[in-house]
Amino acid sequence: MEARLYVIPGSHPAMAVRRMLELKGIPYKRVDLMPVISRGVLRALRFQSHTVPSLRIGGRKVTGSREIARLLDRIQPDPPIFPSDPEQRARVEDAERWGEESLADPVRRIFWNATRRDRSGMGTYAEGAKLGVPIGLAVRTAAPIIAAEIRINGAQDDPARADVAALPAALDRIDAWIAEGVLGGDPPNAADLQIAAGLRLAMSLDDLRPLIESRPAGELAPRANPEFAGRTAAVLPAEWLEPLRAA
Ligand SMILES: N[C@@H](CCC(=O)N[C@@H](CS)C(=O)NCC(=O)O)C(=O)O
Repeated sequence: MEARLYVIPGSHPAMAVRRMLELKGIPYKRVDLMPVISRGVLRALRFQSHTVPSLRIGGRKVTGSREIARLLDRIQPDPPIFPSDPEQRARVEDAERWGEESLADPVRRIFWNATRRDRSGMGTYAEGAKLGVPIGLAVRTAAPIIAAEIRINGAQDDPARADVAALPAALDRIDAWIAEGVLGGDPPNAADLQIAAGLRLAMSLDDLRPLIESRPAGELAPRANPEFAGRTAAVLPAEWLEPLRAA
């Protein structure tokens, strides 16, 4: 069965799906796309939605990390990424949904806000990617792409600052799920993969890594998603980080 995964370097939900495919032993070809331009490419390829991750597999076209997780579990049930027990499955699905809405989205906003302040680290996320243009050139000409991502994601200062302030509570929640056994099993489940990818992107920011790495969440993230390239220097205003220090 031929599989082709469309990604943007550094995209955390795309990294979650890469890990799902690896864990399930499904061979695939990765297609690296530039942010924003990705939308036109996926539209031209007739995907119904135009974000990454998007996957073409066995003649089907699916977009979205959670949708892809369910499809992959049907196509290749072993190892499962959702528990078979309905109650446990419901808990994993709740955590997975939270990971998308309350972790991945805020971390994406913080990332683009930080990248607008200093884009020198952008190329580090594209390690091993084939974008069709030299990485240095892509970074030097990225200002319009960054501006578009700020707009698309609502990553202006006020929401990004609120996202930073909400992080300690989000980390408490993840640590509690680990303590309860909803997260942290081996092999990882769909919620581990969704949440670990969001944490890995957060941990690629020098401003946020110290808050996360010493906690159970910080231990889970590299275990569930070991290969996540990229680093952004500390650039967020000191007053944004005060709630983190207080926590
Ligand atoms: N909630 C979606 C996230 C989709 C999403 O926003 N992907 C971003 C990359 S992380 C994207 O495609 N951005 C391209 C763009 O906005 O132009 C999922 O989990 O798949």
